Amino acid sequence: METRCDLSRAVLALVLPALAVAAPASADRDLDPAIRGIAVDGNPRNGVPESTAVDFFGVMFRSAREDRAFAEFDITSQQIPVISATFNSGVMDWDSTGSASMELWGYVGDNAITLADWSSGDELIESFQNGLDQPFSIDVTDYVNDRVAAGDPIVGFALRQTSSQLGRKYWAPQTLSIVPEPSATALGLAALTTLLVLRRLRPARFARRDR
Ligand SMILES: [Ca+2]
Ligand SMILES: [Ca+2]
Repeated sequence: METRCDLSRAVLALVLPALAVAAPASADRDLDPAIRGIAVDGNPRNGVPESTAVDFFGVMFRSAREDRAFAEFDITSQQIPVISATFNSGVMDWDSTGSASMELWGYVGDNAITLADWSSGDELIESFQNGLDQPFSIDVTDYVNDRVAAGDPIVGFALRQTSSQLGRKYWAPQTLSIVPEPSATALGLAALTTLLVLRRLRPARFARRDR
């Protein structure tokens, strides 16, 4: 019995560090946008945008002008499904008070802010009311996993304001926080390591089976 306990302890002592190396705990990744910007419909406001600008992120909904904001993230390093993904936006420094109705749409990005981004949202992720001086975070897990599954390298998020609040806000930081799943490769390596250690510690038993 004592020998078996010693053997178990020896196995754990060898296997646990191997597991720790092969299957590291999930960690958050905060991605900055690969590119972000706005498209402007205002000359005249007729549902057709006339211009774009990069390095801004803000929305506007006035009788004579609407701005929509876009942030596109490079997820080429994210080849496996995520446990969670959250789109975060900082305070947008509005020139009005109160709250506004907004929508966050997901779309397939192309690492460029173009007029085509105006209507490129292919999935409404969330409609929400937000205080104009409040940051917000929105769960985008399902949409990011759809993009990962499709092999799309860039995931885009479009923010639209849908109520007639005077808005004007730029410069707010955006991030995409990702918690990746442990990779199947890492888990497979851990399993293989365990098998090899057991085989090494119990050669006689394996040898009999091999005959
Ligand atoms: Ca227009
Ligand atoms: Ca784009």
